[in-house]
Amino acid sequence: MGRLVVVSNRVPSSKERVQPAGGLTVGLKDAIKGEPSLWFGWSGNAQGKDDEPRPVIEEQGGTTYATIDLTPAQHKGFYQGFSNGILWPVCHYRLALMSYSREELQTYLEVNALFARVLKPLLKPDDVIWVQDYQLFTLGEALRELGVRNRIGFFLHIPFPPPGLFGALPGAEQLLRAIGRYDVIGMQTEEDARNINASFEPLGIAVRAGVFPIGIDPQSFLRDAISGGRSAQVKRFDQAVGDRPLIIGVDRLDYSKGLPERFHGFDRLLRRFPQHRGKVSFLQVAPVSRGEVQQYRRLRRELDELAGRINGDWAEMDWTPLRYITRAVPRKVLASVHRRANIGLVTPLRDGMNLVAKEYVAAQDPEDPGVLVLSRFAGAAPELPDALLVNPYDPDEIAEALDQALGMSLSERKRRWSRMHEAVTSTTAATWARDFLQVLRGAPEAA
Ligand code: GDG
Repeated sequence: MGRLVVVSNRVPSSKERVQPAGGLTVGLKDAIKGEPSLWFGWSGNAQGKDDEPRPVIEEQGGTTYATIDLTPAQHKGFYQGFSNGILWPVCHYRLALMSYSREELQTYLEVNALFARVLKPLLKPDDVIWVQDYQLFTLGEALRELGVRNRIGFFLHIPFPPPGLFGALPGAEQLLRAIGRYDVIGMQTEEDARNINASFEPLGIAVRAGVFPIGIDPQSFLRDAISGGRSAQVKRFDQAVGDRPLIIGVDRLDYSKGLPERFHGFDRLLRRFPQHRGKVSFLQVAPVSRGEVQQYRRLRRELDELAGRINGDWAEMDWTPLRYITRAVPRKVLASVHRRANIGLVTPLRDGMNLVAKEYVAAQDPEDPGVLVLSRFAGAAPELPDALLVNPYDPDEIAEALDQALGMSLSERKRRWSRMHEAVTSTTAATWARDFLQVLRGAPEAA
């Protein structure tokens, strides 16, 4: 069997390789374990020089890592600009947040072509190549144009919007034709696959996207949830909250995650259901992300103001309704707070999958599980119909679901949780990678 070659925009740092943080790294780490593999991408350094970069090659844990630096202009146009300022909002159904620039599309195409040029000499004839995510829509085509004939697969971690919406993006057709050059295309949900396939159809693109939902490593998250409870930080937190009910939210500070609407929902809970005042508290962890993009700075200001107002309106001398943290919290601490929390509140306006929902389920105590309140627009929703599903745009619906969850009987909580747990343990990071690679390895070779 040939090597597995993974390509992602960011290659995990040497620390992340040992202790993978997100679902992508966990799933891929599992996939590359025990077989010869190469992982190629950007180093994370945006101070590169203008001449053609030479990859830095490192071996770690049986895998070869090859990385290049980007120049400040490439980082700005390709990563901040076209990927995060244009493709991210469009794929999350937010056309109005896109700030289109033709120059940034150009830089995007150039960086994808650069990735292809640097990767090509590292390839062996029987390698299979697995490209990750929206930053690299056109990498497969660029490789083909250089004569690479290996099998090349592509997985999209974020949603794919309906044809009319994606079609409004200038350059959409060019991107779709490039995506159509991959041998296997994987999406998170049926809805995403339907959307991209419907975009392919009028262009006569023959390849069809399949569905490969990503998951977590539930055993390892549960271990962290149990062992994390021994840390001093968690003990202090337990003391502060006491035995009062706790709601937890964990998201990168991103406008796709529905944070203002969620804060309004919590405010509405306290307004409409006075029995919860002075009792329930809501911990929102939202590490700042993409702070250099204007839309993200604006969102942060909005949340600062909302959090201040909610606490000002409802706090008591001895009770803080909302705890809001914009720094990252250590994984074990997060996992054990998930286990302690009575409600996991996950209300993105759109999300490819949302691993936090699965992590919340994995962390629960089977004898006294909490309730997941989940957006119907998260990719995880079709897999978790036993969550309380809400429309995240409606703060009243969020408030009603929170009230229902706070009053739910132990037997109903157990019944809902055990079905969700079944889903989270049967579709994992490992099954995601295994299933995708099985299809990719079975695909016919490029003509
Ligand atoms: C993209 C798609 C898709 C968050 N804050 C902290 C922290 N996290 C961890 C969570 C979770 C991960 O980051 C976030 O994953 P999500 O899936 O929720 O969301 P995105 O980052 O937007 O990921 C998404 C995913 O790709 C995989 O395909 O599910 O839809 O948007 O693991 O726990 N971890 C730590 N401290 C924090 O403060 N340690």
